[in-house]
Amino acid sequence: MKLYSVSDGPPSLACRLGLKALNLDYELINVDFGKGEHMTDEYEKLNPQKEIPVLVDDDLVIGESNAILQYICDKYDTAGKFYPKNPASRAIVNHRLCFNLAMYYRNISEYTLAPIFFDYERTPLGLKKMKIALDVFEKYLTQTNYSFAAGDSLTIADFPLITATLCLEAINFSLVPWPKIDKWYHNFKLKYPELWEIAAGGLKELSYFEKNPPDLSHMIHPIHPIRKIPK
Ligand SMILES: N[C@@H](CCC(=O)N[C@@H](CS)C(=O)NCC(=O)O)C(=O)O
Repeated sequence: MKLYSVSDGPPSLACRLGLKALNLDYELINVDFGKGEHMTDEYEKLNPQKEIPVLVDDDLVIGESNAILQYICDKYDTAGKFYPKNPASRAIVNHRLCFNLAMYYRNISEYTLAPIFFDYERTPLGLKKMKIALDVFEKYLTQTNYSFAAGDSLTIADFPLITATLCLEAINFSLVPWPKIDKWYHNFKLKYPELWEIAAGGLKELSYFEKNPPDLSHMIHPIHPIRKIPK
């Protein structure tokens, strides 16, 4: 198995957490975002979305971190430890994965990461959307009283939610107003140091870039405005 991954990318890090939790052997292929390695014709064959990560397992070539996490569990987590087989428990995991993709990571990354790498500002509207997403996750954790994102044990739902949340730590955004999220995040770090170590590598890079925004002025991006003058 091969994982094409970017070292500070939350979706890539989430897949690496899943592969590590399942103790799977794989080849980690680093894709250099700054050099635009994901925008080449060769990479487009792996992922027409030109996004990182991509997993290759025999004939399967698949992008989208949630699909990767679901696949590795369906194939290798036959007991359903990290992706329960019971339909109701599995539905909660699927829900949290969708919530992260559609709302939580989406709004967090737009506020935290986009202005680090591209020519975007942190706006009051962006902050408002991000706080709403945090309020919603706080509510899920409060209503269920689960110690993890989708139950009382670690599942694949925790991985992308953790790697989204670390973007907040990278910009020193306090989680104190969201005590359940704060507790869940710190509990993960304490209980799973060998997993956290992987996430912490990405956090370290993002924290560095927050203070020293990378110069991507050489890049031609199909969507994002490039900062011509370094911050
Ligand atoms: N929904 C995708 C998102 C992946 C994603 O956004 N990856 C970023 C790197 S962290 C990327 O490849 N962005 C391409 C670009 O901005 O050019 C997933 O979960 O895998």
